[in-house]
Amino acid sequence: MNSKTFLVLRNYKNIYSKSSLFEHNFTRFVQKRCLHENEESNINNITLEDREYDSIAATVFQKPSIIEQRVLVIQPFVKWGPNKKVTKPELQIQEAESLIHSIENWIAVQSIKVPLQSLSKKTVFGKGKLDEIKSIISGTKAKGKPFTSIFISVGILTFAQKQFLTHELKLLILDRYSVVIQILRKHALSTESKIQVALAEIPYIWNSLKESSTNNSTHQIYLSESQKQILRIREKKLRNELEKVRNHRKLLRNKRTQKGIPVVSIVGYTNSGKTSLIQALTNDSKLIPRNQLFATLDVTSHSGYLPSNLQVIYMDTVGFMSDLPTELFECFVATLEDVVLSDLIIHVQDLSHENVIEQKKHVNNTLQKLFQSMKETSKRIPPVINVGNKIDLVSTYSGDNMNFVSSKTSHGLHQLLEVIEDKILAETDRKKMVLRVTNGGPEISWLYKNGAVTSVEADENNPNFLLVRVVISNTFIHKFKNMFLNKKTLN
Ligand SMILES: Nc1nc2c(ncn2[C@@H]2O[C@H](COP(=O)(O)OP(=O)(O)OP(=O)(O)O)[C@@H](O)[C@H]2O)c(=O)[nH]1
Ligand SMILES: [Mg+2]
Repeated sequence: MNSKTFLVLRNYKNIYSKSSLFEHNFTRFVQKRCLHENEESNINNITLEDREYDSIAATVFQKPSIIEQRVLVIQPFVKWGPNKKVTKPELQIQEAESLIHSIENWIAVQSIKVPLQSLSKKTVFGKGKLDEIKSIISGTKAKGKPFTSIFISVGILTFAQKQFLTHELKLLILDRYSVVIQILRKHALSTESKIQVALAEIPYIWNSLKESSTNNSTHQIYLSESQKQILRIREKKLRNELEKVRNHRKLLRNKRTQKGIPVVSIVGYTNSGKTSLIQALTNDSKLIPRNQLFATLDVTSHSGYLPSNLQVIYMDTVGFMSDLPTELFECFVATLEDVVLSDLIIHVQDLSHENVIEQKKHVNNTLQKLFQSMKETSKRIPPVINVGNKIDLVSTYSGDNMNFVSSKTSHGLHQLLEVIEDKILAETDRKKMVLRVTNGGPEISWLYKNGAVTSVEADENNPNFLLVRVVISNTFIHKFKNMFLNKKTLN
């Protein structure tokens, strides 16, 4: 650990923490880096230390103004035309508030919706609306509890829009990108997710640089060629690191394939209950469901058993969310490789959420894009089971091709396990069978090794034989027949 790197990272982190400090900190960040350009010559040397610093910096860099944010949420919505959204602005506000509340000590104090004709105007709002917003701001100031920031709930604001609004409203201006990055930074636990989050920040810096140079902004960011090179090198280092982690993930995947354990990926909109469902299906106490958006950032695997005793691996995944800039999502596509390559996908939907239909559509569209982007890697698309979760919170529910459960009360889980089992057997070419084998013979231990034994009973008609219920793959059925030819298959 060295203090210079630490300072650099502090400044780097600061870029998003306070947009008014953007240029100042960014320039300092770059200047510091320039002093140590020799550090950069070794591209592969990113450094566990840097990554550790990264996480330390994220927690250490807590200026009072950042720790507690009193946020004014502004939800712009387009009233008509091709950019009009199906989702009601009230529901978008709810989601925007949930994003704010996912960060410790951040409070959405007040929320307003603002109709707009388009989101592309440099000033974002008209003069009348801006005055209205200013009077809301001064109103809370007068009451002694001023706002510290404004969250304009759109994917990404242009550099010019941010500059204009910061200048006009004199408060920290946030968009969905900067809020989500804050959440991701806090929730990134593994090396992989930390690298992904760090990587997700870089396009934002490039974008701001580009926009700053193309707009007649009063606050331009200037970077020399060598300073830009530093950014490129950082990006390259992060990508190299990510590649290493991905290769490791590939190794793990190959090991699972060798063992022949089927893989079930759990996907869904953020906060729909993916982690809770896996916990309910596996009793894995390490899993911690949280009422926060983007609580899970890592694809993690959890072992469970189906009714026939067949072992499966459940993969917990990053939740999806609409209106996020694609750069942010692209960094997480790597973690979703496991989803595309699994045997079965479970799509969890939060039935208690008013916007469940739109959320479902968004997840389906994202999955399609994911399959499309990975069609080179995987020729087949896994089947999808739809699960309607949180039925304990709704009075009625219905729908075709849906499995209704409550991960909280465990209602419907047994039926769901049966459905998962049927699909997995069909997908992985396995069969449920009852085999009659000699009592005390070698077959029984062979079956335990090569299949999933559900039960063993003595044959009522002849105690020299056992009836073994087993789930076994077609390949192993053939092997069994070859090895123990004289034994009979009953079913
Ligand atoms: N009442 C009720 N609450 C549930 C149920 N399933 C999950 N929850 C709650 O919903 C919240 C989100 O649950 P998680 O399992 O963390 O959701 P997730 O989909 O993994 O969320 P992310 O990882 O953030 O995308 C938590 O507060 C859970 O306790 C359910 O069946 N009933
Ligand atoms: Mg989760």
